[in-house]
Amino acid sequence: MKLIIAIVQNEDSGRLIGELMNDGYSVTKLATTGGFLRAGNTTLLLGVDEEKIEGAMKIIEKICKSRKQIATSPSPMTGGTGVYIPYPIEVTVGGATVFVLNVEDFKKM
Ligand code: 2BA
Repeated sequence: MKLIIAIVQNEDSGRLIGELMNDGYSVTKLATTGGFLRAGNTTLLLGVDEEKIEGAMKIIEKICKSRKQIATSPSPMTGGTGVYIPYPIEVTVGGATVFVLNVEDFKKM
């Protein structure tokens, strides 16, 4: 068995969970926050048998779209004042960031 950890955008999470569950996957949803944007995102945990990993990946790839977001970053240009001025930068937030881990043991009690 493997554990898929998928970090996705909140906008895609409802549809993604729906499709995964329709295909028989068990899903746990966690409300998470990205360290860079400090904005909410969604982390899904899926415990899956090896042969079902590809199916899950296909669904994640189909649903999760990359989008551009504006973030503020402190400017290195202090102008001699020693003050950092925030300025907007555009980042492309990926469709999904996915980790696949080996599961040593799996029990339901
Ligand atoms: P955030 O950390 O809020 O990052 C949002 C987006 O900002 C990233 O999209 C990336 O395009 C950009 N970004 C992140 N760190 C950056 C930096 N140091 N400089 C410039 N741009 C930067 P994604 O790469 O698609 O990541 C989306 C979310 O997935 C991340 O939200 C984070 O919550 C998670 N994530 C991505 N890679 C990860 C990793 N290696 N480990 C744990 N979580 C990760």
